[in-house]
Amino acid sequence: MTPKVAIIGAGFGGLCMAIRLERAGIGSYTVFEKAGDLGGTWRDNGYPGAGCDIPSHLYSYSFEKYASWTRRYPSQAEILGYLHHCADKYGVRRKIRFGAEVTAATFDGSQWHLTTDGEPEAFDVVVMSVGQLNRPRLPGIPGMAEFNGTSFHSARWNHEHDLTGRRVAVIGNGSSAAQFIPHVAARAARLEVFQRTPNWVIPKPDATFPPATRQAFRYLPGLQRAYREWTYRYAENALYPALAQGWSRDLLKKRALAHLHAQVRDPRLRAKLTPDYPVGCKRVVIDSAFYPALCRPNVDVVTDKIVRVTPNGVQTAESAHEADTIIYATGFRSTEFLSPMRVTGRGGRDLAEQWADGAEAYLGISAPNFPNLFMLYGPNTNLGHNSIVFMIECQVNHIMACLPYLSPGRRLEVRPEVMAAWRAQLDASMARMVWGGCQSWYKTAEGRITNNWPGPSTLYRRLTARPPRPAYRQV
Ligand code: N01
Repeated sequence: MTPKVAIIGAGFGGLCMAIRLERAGIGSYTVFEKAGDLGGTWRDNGYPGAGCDIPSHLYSYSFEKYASWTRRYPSQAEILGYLHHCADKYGVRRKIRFGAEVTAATFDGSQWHLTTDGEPEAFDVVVMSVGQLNRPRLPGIPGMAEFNGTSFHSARWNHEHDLTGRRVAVIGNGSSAAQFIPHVAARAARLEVFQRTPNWVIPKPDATFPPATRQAFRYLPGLQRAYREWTYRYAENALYPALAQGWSRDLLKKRALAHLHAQVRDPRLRAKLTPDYPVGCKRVVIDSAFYPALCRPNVDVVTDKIVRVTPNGVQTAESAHEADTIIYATGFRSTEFLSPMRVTGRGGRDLAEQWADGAEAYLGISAPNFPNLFMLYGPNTNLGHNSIVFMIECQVNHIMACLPYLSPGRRLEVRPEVMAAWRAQLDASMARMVWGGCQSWYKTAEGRITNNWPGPSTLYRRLTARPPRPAYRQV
């Protein structure tokens, strides 16, 4: 008998899990999706200019290569289209329950019970696939509620609000802001970008694929495979070392500085935009249109500390900045994994309490005391240099390898000593990485890096390919 599986979330991870189950002939699964549509982060982040800075052929499932990509780096609309295509092609859409937010998952010693606003339901296996960047983080700046104009977060873009001719304030300058700022700058009468910390920026060599190239991708699957492999190797061999080794970081820094110098002529602006922390410490912004937008005459980069939001705009330590619109590009509650869902495991263990010092899971997938519960894109599985889809597929492979041990009535749980050894291994590897040298969404307020994988993704693939035993035990 096959286990009854609940998948929570219908983004890249949840869909991948559902497709793999479907392909394995395991139809006893349900996907719970709190929103009215699939797509996860690529449904939510519909801001102008939204797209991916990982090449399209690499930002795809290995089992579903796609000849329809129109450009090297996919737009949000294309990625969402790809996910819809996959859901339909593999017949998983009918298994998605939309508008079904799971608020609690409780283990009763034998099965998991999921709470939604309907009847509680029991499952043998739960796969959490809610993402790391799913909950927007609004900053706690005093006075935000008093603003008289229109304000919204970048991941909840207000498409009804026309920015033409407006005075716009953008707070934050990470990857999201870098992508929408060129579009906003082209419409707004005036744009002020409030930058707390500058980012390292490298160019994005984007281009459309000419029709002949697309045809070649369509009819020569080997070409698509080779291109995907090449882009993967490039990220692994050229970008990953910069996150760990000084000489390689120096090269990346040189490249970023050359980009800054080529695109920003004004030395005062250039000085404002030059970071003083190691490159790669925060997620490097990959974009070629961001700096030119900041150089426009209607755009200003404000680096004074924000004191409060007023009814008319933003007050800094130095001056008042009037605005009609405030866009918060202030990131996500990235270290609050699975929150606000309440997850209660064996013996009444509360997952949030177990993770009080920071989320952790063996391979980023399994946590002690939580049998038959797996995570996709869980703790310490984010990459600063390569495709998350690759990581998700490794995780799904691992869960698929666990499934034969999980027929109804059988439960697997990672051994506590394996988890402790994993933690020690992560800590040792983390010490070699660049992320300690600044504050970022990769770490908790206390400085523990809970989000990133501190190794090459090839190593992660090897580790997740190990058989589940002896790391797991039956409980
Ligand atoms: O969010 P962020 P994001 N006052 O957390 C600032 C992925 N992504 O949405 O650096 C003033 O990076 C904060 O300042 P500081 C990608 O992995 C991928 O842009 O903390 N400022 C920072 O500038 C990315 O890394 C793609 O000093 C405040 C900004 O807000 C991740 O999503 C595209 C503040 C937050 O930046 C998140 O990117 C887009 C305050 N109180 C995004 N609080 C791809 O192409 C925060 N800030 C794959």
